[in-house]
Amino acid sequence: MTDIDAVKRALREQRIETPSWAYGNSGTRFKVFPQPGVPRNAYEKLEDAAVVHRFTGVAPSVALHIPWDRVDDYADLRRHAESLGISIGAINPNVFQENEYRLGSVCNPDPAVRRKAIDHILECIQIAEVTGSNILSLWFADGTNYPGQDDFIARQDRLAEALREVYDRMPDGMRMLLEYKLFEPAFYHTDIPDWGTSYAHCLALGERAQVLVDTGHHAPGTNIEFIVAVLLRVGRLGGFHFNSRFYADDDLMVGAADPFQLFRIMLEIVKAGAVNSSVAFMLDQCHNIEPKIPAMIRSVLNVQEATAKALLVDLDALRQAQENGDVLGANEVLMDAYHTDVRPLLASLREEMGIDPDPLAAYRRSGYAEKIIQERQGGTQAGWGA
Ligand code: PSV
Ligand code: MN
Repeated sequence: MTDIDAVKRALREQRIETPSWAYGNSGTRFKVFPQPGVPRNAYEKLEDAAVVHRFTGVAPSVALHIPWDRVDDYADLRRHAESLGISIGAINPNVFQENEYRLGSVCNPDPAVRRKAIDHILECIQIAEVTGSNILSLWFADGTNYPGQDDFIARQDRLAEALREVYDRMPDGMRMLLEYKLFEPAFYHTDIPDWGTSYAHCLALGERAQVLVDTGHHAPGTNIEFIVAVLLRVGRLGGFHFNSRFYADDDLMVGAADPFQLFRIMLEIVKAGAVNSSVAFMLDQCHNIEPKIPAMIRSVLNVQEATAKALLVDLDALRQAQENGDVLGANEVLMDAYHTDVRPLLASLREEMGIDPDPLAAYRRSGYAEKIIQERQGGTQAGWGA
């Protein structure tokens, strides 16, 4: 039997972080389609993120990407966030968009380039301290394109050395989340291709280094929920970058391509009692052709719906069926929950929270989209490389 009040409580307390870069213009290597009303700077990105929180009630923090979100005064940016009722979340150092990084950042054969990358990450620790963030989120575009281009192990050693320096400089209470990616922009090998490599580095570093699972960073068919379960078991699941993929790192709205996968992932979270834990539920996606703010609201709702369904799984019945070797029965318990329409439950929860039961409709009615199109004239729109 499921306790509906407990389900609602867990959903009410769940936190989903949105990424600043999703509010700016984005695209593919073929074309970036600009949209009217897009933020011109980090301050305006926070304003859009605050709107997503206002209508969903569960997205009170925003991840920053530096230097995309560089400002003169980070304490002032923090105050701006707080005045909007939100906070600054994970700080993501960007060590992939400068000319020096052609052969990598912290794995680069040139010590001067490695120094530059490490110094940037150390600067991001300071930014995190000033903005009140306790997550340093690392992804490296490092890798090679051709066999023989560089030495795997030499690169691993450089990586370990860089991570050690960074880890030792993190203040108490800060966590390092280490993201892996199987491919792109390097295609022969990447230096942190999988959760195992990330985990090995985290283990060597210490307890505050944890693995970040970006759902778009796996080979097709990978059982991501197994990875999630294994990392939870050893206390090293730091968080997620949620998005959807049809082919590769598509960065589409989470829950769009495969809502069932998202449910299966959330079920492992529920089983580990980690819905309201230090596991960071962050979105990492870009809205290339759809309007950004409602797409972000949709994404938050998709995570909530998957979580609600996972919370509805009758875990006692599931365990019973598993212990009895009842293959069909166990599967049925899962599918029963998955097929439940949780929208009425979430609508009633939102009413209890004092927000509109239909966040997307409320956003459309609010006039915010028209307002930013009107007000954000001139200047340079934020976007990739900006
Ligand atoms: C890389 O594909 C990635 O997932 C990393 O998290 C980056 O920080 C982000 O995308 C940039 O969009
Ligand atoms: Mn990511």
